Amino acid sequence: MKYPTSNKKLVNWVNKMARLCQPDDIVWIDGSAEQKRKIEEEAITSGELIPLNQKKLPGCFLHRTAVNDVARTEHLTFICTKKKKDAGPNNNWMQPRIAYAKAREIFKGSMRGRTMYVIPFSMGPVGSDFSKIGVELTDSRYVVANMMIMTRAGESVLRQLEIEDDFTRCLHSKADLDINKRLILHFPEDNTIWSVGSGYGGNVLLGKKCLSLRIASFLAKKEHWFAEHMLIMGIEDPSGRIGYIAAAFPSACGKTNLAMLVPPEGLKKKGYRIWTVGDDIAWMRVDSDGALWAINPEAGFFGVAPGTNSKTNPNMVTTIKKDTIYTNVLLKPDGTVWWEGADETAPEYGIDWQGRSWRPGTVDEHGEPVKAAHPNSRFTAPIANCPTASFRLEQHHGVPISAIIFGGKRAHLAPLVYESFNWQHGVFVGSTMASELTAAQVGKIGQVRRDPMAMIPFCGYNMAVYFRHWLDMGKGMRKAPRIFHVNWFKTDDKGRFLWPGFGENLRVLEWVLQRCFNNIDSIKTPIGYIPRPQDLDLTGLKLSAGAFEKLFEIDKKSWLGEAKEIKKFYRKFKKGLPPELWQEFDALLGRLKS
Ligand code: GTP
Ligand code: SPV
Ligand code: MN
Repeated sequence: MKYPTSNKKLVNWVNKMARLCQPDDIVWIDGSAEQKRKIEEEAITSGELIPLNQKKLPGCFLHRTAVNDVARTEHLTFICTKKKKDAGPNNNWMQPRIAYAKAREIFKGSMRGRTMYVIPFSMGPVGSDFSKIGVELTDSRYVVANMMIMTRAGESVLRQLEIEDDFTRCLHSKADLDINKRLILHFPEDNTIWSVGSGYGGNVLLGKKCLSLRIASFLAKKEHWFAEHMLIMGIEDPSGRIGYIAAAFPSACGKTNLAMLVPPEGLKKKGYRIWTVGDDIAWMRVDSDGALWAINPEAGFFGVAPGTNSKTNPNMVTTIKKDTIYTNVLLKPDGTVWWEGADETAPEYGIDWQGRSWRPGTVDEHGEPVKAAHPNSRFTAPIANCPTASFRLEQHHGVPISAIIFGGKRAHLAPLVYESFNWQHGVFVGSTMASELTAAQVGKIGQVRRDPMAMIPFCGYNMAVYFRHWLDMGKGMRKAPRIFHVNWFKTDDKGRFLWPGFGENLRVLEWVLQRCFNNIDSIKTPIGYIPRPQDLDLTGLKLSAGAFEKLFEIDKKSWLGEAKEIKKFYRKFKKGLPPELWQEFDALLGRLKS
C-alpha cells in the first residue's frame, strides 16, 4: 500500500492499531472539501448525521447520541501513570499495563465492518511553536466531521509531520457504545490516548479535553508553559488599545457567553469592541518580552445549546446558522432545530433528542416533563463563523495576556470582582476556586465543589505539583498578568441574581483593564482589592436597591467558614501542597481576624 506520509512512526502505529481493531478499510483524512462531502454523504446513509433544512441552515446536520452517552464520564476517565502518586488525589488512576490490557480486549475487532479514519490534526496553527500535533484513529464519521471543525486537520498536518516526528497517538472506537465497556484512558508518559465505547464530545473528540488539557497540562509542566481551561478575549477600548484576558470558569459557568459578549447600551457610546480568541482552552507561554502570550488551540466551538438565544448570546446565534453540527437537540418538522431557551417558543410538534415524538407538555411515565433537547446538548461550529472572531486567530504568536480571571458560581460568598495582591496570592485564589449549586437545586443550596483553576476534571497529573508549576511560572515573568476573581452569580435573599450578567459583565472587565493599564486606585479588603464605587461605570444600569453594597459585601464570618473548607481541601494533598499556599492561607486568616 502507498501511504500519504513518509513518517514511519505514524505508518507503523496506524498499521498496528488496524491489526488490533480490524477495520474493513482505512481512509486518511486530507482535509479537502471533496472528501468532507463524501464522508457527510456516507454519514447520512449510515444514519450518523441527519441533514437539516439547507435553505435555512446551510451545511448543518443533526446527530443523536445513545441515551446513556450524553456527557463526559468522569468516573470512567483515567490518568495512567506508572506511579499512582503522579496522577494525584485529583484523578482516577490505573496502572498503564492493566489499562492497556483492559482496553485492548474491547478494541479487539471493534472496527469489523467499519472504516478506520486517520485524522492528522494540529492543535494551534500548523507549525507554530505553541502547537502540538495529534493523530486520531476513529470508526465514527461523526467524530471525523467534528474534528474537521474543531481542529486544523488534513494534508498540511501530514506535511508538518515530515519535519516534526512526534505526535499524540489518539485511538478511538465506538465499539458497541456500551457504558460497561467504556474507558477514557490517558497515558501522559507515552503521549497516548485510548477512548472506547463512547460517541459523545469530550470523550471522543480527543484533541479537546483529552489532548489539549490532560495530556497538554502534563507536557506544559515539563516544558514550562500553561495548558488551561480558559476563554481568551480581546477588549478594544475607545482609544483603540486591545487588552487581552484569559478566564477560567468551571464547565457551564459562562466562558462561551463571556468570550463573545455584546457591549451593553450604556457602554456602547464609549465605543468598546470585543474580539473572541477562544471559549474553552488557552495555551500560554512566557515570551522574550517577559509577558504571557496565549493561543486558542481549537478552531471551533463545542458549546452548550440550551439557553443560547439572541438576548443571551446573539453572536453565537449568528455563528451557528451555517456549517454546524447539532447534537441532541429537537428536530422541527421544517428541518430546523430547537432547544429549551431558544429564541422561538416551543414548536407544536417535533422529534426530541431521543428520537421520539414530542409536544410541549409531554411527560414521561412518572409524570415528569420530557425535555426536547438534552440539557447538555451542544453545537459544533467554526470560530471563523463568529462575527467577533479575532483577526489574530491564525497568528503563530498568539496574544499578550494582561489579566487572568478566575470565577465560579457562588450564590453568597465571593464579591462581584476582586483582585489578588500579587501572583502568589493569585495562585492561592485560583487554587481555592469553587462553584456552588444554586437555589434551583432544592436542598442543596450552598453545596460547594472545589474546582481549582476550573481544572479538577482536566489536570493530567498531581494537582499539588500543578500548583507548584503555577507558582514557578510567576517567577519567570517580568510582565506577569494581574490575577482577578469574578462572580456573576451572587443572589439576594430570594435567590434572584444581584448582577444582570452577560453583556453587562463588560463593566467589570473595564475596571480590570483600568487596573492593568492605568493602575487606578482601589479599596483594600482582607481578600483582595475591590473597585472604588466611582470606578465601576454603571451608566444605564438599574440595579435594585442595596444590590451594589451586597455585591461587594465581604462577610468575615462566612469567609472564616470558607477557610475551614479550604483547609479540608488542601489537606488532601498532604505534604505535596506548596508551603507558599499554606502561607497565603495563614495570611488570609490573619487579615480576617484582625
Ligand atoms: P463549557 O462549554 O461546559 O465549558 O461551559 P461554559 O463555561 O462555556 O458555559 P456557557 O457560556 O455555555 O454558559 C453556561 C450557562 O451559564 C448558560 O446557560 C447561561 O445561562 C449561564 N450564564 C452565562 N453567563 C452568565 C452570566 O453572566 N450571568 C448569569 N446569571 N448566567 C450566565
Ligand atoms: C466541558 O464540559 O467543559 C466542555 C464540553 O467544554 S466537553 O468537550 O464535552 O468536555
Ligand atoms: Mn469546557
